[in-house]
Amino acid sequence: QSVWGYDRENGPEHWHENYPMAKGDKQSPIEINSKDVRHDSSLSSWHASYDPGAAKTILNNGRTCRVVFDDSFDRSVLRGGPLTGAYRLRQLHLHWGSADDHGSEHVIDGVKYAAELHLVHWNPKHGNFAGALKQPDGVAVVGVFLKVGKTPKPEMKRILEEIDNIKTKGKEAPFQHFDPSILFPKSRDYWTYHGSFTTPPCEECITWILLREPIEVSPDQMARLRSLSKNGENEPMCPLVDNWRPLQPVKGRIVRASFK
Ligand code: BO1
Ligand code: ZN
Repeated sequence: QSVWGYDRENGPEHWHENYPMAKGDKQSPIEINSKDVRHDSSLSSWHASYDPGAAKTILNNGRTCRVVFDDSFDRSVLRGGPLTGAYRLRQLHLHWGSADDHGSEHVIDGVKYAAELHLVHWNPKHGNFAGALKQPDGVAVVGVFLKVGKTPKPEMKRILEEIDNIKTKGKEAPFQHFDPSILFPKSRDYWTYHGSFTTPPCEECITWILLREPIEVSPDQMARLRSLSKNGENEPMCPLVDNWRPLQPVKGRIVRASFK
């Protein structure tokens, strides 16, 4: 086993061999069970204020499709909800399945969505992203679930139309003037809990903010996402699908809800 991935020989069951934190007490993702969730009336609403000019590039790293943002100052920030202070947007990426009935990392009352969008922010009081990873309040990720229905999400077009330009591992393309808040659902309702990165080294520094309302994408839009490859150019074709980590033990953590 050389580098981590999602295959049998390098997948989630192996990660702890090189990254012992993967067996920690606050790992992600988890299942959210409505009956175990605690409504917290002190949880305020969250606000994203994103600068479209902060978007830089889109890339395929062989494990996901990622959009990178300029985070050299407080340009695109997330505030409120369970957070103290402003967190800077660094990147967004997705996790998805090989079929519509799985692909999300978090599971809601037994429901696996077709995909999960992650908007990754870090706390600038820790200096830089690497410093934030070492702190319990270092990172905040907003998770948006994608379900497949009849109606395409037109706001997903920008990302999906770039996919042909980043088909294979290592490909990168300019991706400018994009405000990712257009991808949010109507409702601001969320669940929150403290957990980890869902990829190695699985540091336990994430305040998860999971949006209750999924967004809907069309079968054609999901097919486009699944048309990415995890192989490099001129290598045998291998579809990039099922890049999700399975559920981790809750270990007594409490999930709070902003809504009743
Ligand atoms: S996720 O939202 O938990 N799925 C997630 C996973 C990985 C990253 C961000 C969010 N980013 C990676 C960076 C690496 C860095 C690593 C630290 O986090 O791309 O450069 O070393 O765990
Ligand atoms: Zn993720």
